[in-house]
Amino acid sequence: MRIIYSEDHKLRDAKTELHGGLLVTPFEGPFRAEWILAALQERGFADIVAPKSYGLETALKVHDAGYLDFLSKAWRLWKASGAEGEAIATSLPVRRSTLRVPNDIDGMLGYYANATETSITDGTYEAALAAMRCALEGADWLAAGNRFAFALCRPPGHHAGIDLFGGYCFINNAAAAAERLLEHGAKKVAILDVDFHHGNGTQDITYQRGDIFFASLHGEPADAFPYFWGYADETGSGPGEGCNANYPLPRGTAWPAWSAALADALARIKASGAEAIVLSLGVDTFERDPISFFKLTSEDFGRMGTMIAGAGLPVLTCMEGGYGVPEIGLNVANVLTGLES
Ligand code: SP5
Ligand code: ZN
Repeated sequence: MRIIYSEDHKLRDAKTELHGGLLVTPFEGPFRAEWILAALQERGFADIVAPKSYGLETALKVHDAGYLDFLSKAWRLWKASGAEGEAIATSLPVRRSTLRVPNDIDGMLGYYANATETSITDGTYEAALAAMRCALEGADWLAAGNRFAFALCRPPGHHAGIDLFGGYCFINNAAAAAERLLEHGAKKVAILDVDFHHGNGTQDITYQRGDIFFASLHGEPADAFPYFWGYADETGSGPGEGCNANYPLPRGTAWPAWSAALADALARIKASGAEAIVLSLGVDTFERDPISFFKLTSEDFGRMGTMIAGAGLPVLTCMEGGYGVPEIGLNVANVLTGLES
């Protein structure tokens, strides 16, 4: 298994997340990638490379150009406005509002945000670009004929929509990788999202497309972030009708029910004719994750990898969520070991 990792993830080191009415140390921080990398090295994964300096060509096929421009300049504009803390959206368009992009940075932040817990900071855009490059490098590795790669993306990407950031995500790494596989000649690819949270950004990007099948297993939206996406009746539209499969699962879901949903998702992916799987891997389904409510064990993550490999397709795994506890490293290592078993 080739591992793709960039030190540049450290450029995103936010000090504040809006949580419980307080500005707390973010759940998503550099320690996550460091714990995961250390666990992989301990497991014996030794083929670890840095990504090439990919430009924005592929990103511009999954994101709005104005949005990427906003990300590139948000911190500078925020500092120029005289703000003292990190850049947090406070005023968002809602039902019946206009959807004109404001000139003022406060307004722009709200326009492009789908959640306000996530601060933009100095280095956030550069780290997000590095994460995207890891995913693109992984796609190139698969396109060269290899079966497995792991892109240790940080910050994560699956909550980043066409023109939306939030949920600790800015650029959709998995969607960019899927797009890259299509650029290499694949006719159809699947994105399988096993993060605890619904991959609303990925769904946003792929919803009307027939060339990317998207399946997501996640906490029921009525009870879990991102709340406004992820119901089972969201099935795609236009050319993408039938290409979106959501598996909302209740509080306390453990391996038997979770793996039954995975089996169904894998059958749908096979039936879709997908030539490769981009796996959006969040390990926040772990029983001791601090912000989630599923009950997977460390052993279950190995079973997950084995089941996914059983589909017989090449798999590019992109890192998404998983927080708080050192076991995130062990759990990722178990998935990758399971894939190769
Ligand atoms: C990539 C990823 O996993 N992003 C998740 C972002 C979630 N942010 C908001 C979480 C709100 C959680 N509230 C949990 C309350 C637990 N008592
Ligand atoms: Zn998550």
